[in-house]
Amino acid sequence: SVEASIPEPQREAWKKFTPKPFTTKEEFGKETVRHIETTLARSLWNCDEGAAYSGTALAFRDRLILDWNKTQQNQTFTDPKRIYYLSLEFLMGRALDNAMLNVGAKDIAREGLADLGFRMEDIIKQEHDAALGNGGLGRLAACFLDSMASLNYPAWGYGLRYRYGIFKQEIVDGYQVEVPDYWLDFNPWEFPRHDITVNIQFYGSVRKWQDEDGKQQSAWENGEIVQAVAYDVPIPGFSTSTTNNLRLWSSKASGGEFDFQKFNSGEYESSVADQQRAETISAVLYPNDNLERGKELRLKQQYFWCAASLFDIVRRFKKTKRSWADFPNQVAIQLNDTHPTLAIPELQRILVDIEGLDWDEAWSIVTKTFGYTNHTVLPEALEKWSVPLMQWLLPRHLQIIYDINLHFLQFVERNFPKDRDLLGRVSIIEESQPKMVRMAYLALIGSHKVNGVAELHSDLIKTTIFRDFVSIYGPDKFTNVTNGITPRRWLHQANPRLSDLIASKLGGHDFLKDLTILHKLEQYVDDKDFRKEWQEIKHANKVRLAKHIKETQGISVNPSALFDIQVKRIHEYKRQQLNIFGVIHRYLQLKSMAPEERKKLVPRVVIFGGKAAPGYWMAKTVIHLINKVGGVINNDKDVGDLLKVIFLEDYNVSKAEIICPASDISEHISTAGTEASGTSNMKFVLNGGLIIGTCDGANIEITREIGESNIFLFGNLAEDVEDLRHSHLYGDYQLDPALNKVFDEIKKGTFGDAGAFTALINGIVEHGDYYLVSDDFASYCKTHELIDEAYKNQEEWLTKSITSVARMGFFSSDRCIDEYAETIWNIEPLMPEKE
Ligand code: B1H
Ligand code: IMP
Repeated sequence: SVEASIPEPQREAWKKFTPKPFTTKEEFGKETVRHIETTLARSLWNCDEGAAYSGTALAFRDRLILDWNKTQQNQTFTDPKRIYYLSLEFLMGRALDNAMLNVGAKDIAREGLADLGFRMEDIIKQEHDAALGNGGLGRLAACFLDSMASLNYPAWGYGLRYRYGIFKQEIVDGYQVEVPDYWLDFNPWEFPRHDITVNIQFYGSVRKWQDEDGKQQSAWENGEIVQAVAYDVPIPGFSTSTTNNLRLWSSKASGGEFDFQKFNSGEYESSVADQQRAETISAVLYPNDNLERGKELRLKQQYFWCAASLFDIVRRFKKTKRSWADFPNQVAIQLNDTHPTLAIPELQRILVDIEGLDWDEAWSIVTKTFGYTNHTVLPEALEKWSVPLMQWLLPRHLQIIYDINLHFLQFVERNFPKDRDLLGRVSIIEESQPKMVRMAYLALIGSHKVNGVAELHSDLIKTTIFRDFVSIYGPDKFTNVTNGITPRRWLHQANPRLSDLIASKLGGHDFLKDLTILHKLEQYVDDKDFRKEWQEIKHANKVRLAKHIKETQGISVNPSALFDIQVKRIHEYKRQQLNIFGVIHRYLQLKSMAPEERKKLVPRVVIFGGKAAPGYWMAKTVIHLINKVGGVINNDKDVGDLLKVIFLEDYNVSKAEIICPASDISEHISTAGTEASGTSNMKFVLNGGLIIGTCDGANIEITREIGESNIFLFGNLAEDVEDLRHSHLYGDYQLDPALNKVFDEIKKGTFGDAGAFTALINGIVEHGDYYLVSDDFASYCKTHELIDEAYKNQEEWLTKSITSVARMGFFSSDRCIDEYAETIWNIEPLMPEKE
């Protein structure tokens, strides 16, 4: 056991002095006050909610650390195969509530805080979101960490410790304004590890020579060195003491000899400037979702993080003195999209240049170690790096990539000798001007499995971007793992009343660890009291959101109206423009009705939220239009409560926790074939909301699970998109007449300066309507009419809501992680040691 690893003479003392976790509200209160008084140097007379939050967080942090230590010791001692999840984004949100619930001590803390004069809800709100991600991809990584810990997998996350996470969004005169998000002022959830550092090289040159055996050797030398410092974030599992580690790297000037020389020669300023430059690497998260821009600093971030992580992983492996052939039996590395692809040539470099393995032996280890998850087929998001840039920044890696490519192309040529075009199509190097490295191809070639994130998406990658590779490797290299979400945060934490109601019927909260148990809820679909309470909870959640809207936007909305919500990154392919055009259409219809007729309408609140990439002009125009339309409709006396349009500022994880439980309908309306999966669709349905959606991403599997009658599908299918696009450009193109009326209204200036929206309209009218807004408009509007009708029958609506939740078991990220573990990682849980 672990204990035996502590030397005998000290064992008793350690045992005696090891702090014990608090178990009562008194012990919790004592710990919290001690932290407030001594760690924070505050006391009762100046303890505000901020200080109370800090004290509470520190008390919980202590608890997590005790479990974290034990988990890490157990892992070190047992030395099982570990999974390393490499992601440039971890969109964690707040940590305190999650820690309290996962540890199972929230009630104790609530009582303890009450004794000190504080309300839990107010304390939780003090925490700043950890927003180290853009959207779905980053939040998926966060849900995966929660599941891996909850299922006791020996797992590590590796990422970057950005000083600035995703920007804070402010809306000024209807326009998005970006404000830097400096979030590290007080962050009790991270542990600086100044003893765990790695020197990372950039630039420099490659020296080649032959050793005594005549073997070709390479060394990468004379580069600039930047230091990576580890910051560890404990990740508690739910209802288990397993507490895993998220290791985030921060960049720092190396402070070696080089800098000393500068100091001594009087170049103080330039040496400080060097330091600043080094620290720039981990300074800021790139705020682009599904968009790649080829900036040098981004490539530096990627290499810095990959190299530091691999050094750490290899160091840990080497401690056990196993043979290199054992590496893939001990280490699985999952690449979250192509952003960490440089880990592949980096591991090859370590094995060949530093550890002295033969190329083939090393390459066999590399390909057995890596798995690659693809998250998008959008061409603008597929990463390519220019060869000259890579030559300059990472000269040795470029050589290795060329060698990988050479071996690969020789293999292809042997197997497909007659197909000359094939080589050019599948080459890692694109023969453009300048030449480009295609990262997705490198990731695929260097991995043993490639997966998509929903069934349709996994099929699509096989017929589009990776088509040739299916012929080359066969279909077995490709697989699907449909995304999931953690029910702990997205049900239990975000919607505690619903979680407790479900628990009251299912005999406890076990469903939070095995979400398929939810199916038993269907038995209660006709239970009167249960239904009543279900409906009351939805209403209360809408009241909570209405309150938030009032506080933040100053607009009153009627909580009994139908809440129609679309919150996600603003992107043309996600089609917020379709939604707002639909809203204008509804408004025009409403205005044309007689007052008597209007009374029959179902009142609606249409809520938008989401950030646009700062340089994405079209997305910003959509935000502007939504705000302008809201300004007109919300102040139109003819409309009153019948229609309200809200743009919620600064959508983030903690706001999503208020928003998701409050929807009647949410919108997942991407052009078919463009949204790889989507995960907010799962969050809304799990909280009893219905959805309107296209046949895209995980919507399709949600439909299969909950039943077609419980979802509002509309629009063209993925298989028809290409032909439609072609016909827009080369056929005779007919704009939808109702949409045309909407455009006329915008052009009249009803929503302010019409010129501001010309490009948005012209993209549809003149430039081929790439996202099929016009093609889907009629069926979209028609489906919203069906929704209005359906909502009038509240009893049937409620049945749909309950039935859907009961059938959502499949979409837990626990299921998803078990699939990865079994089919890609080949790892097993490591149960915590008993006390
Ligand atoms: C997703 C991204 C993404 N797919 C590039 N791709 C980025 C691509 O900074 N970049 O360069 C950032 C993000 N994000 C999303 O992943 C998909 O669009 C969703 O459909 C999917 O649910 C999510 C998780 O798989
Ligand atoms: P690493 O795998 O060496 O990076 O160790 C991960 C963490 O596990 C360290 O930060 C330590 O807290 C813990 N750890 C590693 N080795 C031992 C050990 O031999 N005994 C106890 N804890 C260890």
